[in-house]
Amino acid sequence: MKFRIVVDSSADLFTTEDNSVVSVPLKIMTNEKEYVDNENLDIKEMTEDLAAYHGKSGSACPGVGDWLDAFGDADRIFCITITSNLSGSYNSAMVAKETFESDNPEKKVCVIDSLSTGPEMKLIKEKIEDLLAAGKSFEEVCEAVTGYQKSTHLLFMLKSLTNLANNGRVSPAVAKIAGVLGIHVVGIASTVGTLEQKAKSRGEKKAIISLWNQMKELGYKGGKVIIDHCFNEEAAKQLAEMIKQEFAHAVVKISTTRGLCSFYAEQGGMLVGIEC
Ligand code: X90
Repeated sequence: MKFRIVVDSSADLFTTEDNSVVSVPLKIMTNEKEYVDNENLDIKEMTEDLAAYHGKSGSACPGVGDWLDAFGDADRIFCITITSNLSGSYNSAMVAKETFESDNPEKKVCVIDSLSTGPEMKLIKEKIEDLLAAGKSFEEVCEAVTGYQKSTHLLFMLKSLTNLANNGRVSPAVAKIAGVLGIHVVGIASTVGTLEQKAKSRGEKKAIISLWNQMKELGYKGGKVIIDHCFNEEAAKQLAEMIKQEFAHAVVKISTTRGLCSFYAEQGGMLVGIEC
């Protein structure tokens, strides 16, 4: 029985050599160029191109066929998507699941709407791996994930909301802040998988402290943390330091955003997935 975890590329993960994890790319496009969010994408080049580009830019989620290709020859598939409230990724994964299961009645797909993105998707992926390693069945894991999602959260710190605003992914009130120099927006993924602004801070240090306070307000008590940053390792390290000062044994992993999250979180942005 072949198990596979399939994620869309907003999870900031790569396809593994043995295909036990497969990342399905979203696309970022301008009027001039299309960027496929796979392992070949040069994030630095894309970010610099986009910063210098003043035309229209946007993104596109995977189509049904892309998901079906990724399901491939696996028998049991866990499929994790970016929030269904901001992207069509979940819907196309659900259509792919129906097609796949009716073409292969002995196979099963469990589609998980992360109601989030980036590092919170990574937490879910790692949870699935842990449960499978502990010998849980496909059905047990699929059910346990829903429970696990109640204890995880996503926080963000953004220096610019321009791409989110231009693509209608934030409310007009939040969009208004886009482009105000020096203002950092701190927020969380809401329970319905949208951006919920929690604070506005002038300067990065204050923003990181504010994010840390939000973490504690959500009930953080030393659980696993995954930080994905877009060219802002300094901020990630500062937050990790604050966490470690209060919770010396907390596991904190730092990595970088891939294409989709880099496009929307923009340079200097930071996404934080936490276990409460
Ligand atoms: O289908 C598509 O084209 C993808 C659209 C994605 C839009 C939102 C991406 C957000 C990326 C920004 C901060 C964290 C937001 C968390 C909200 C749940 C990261």
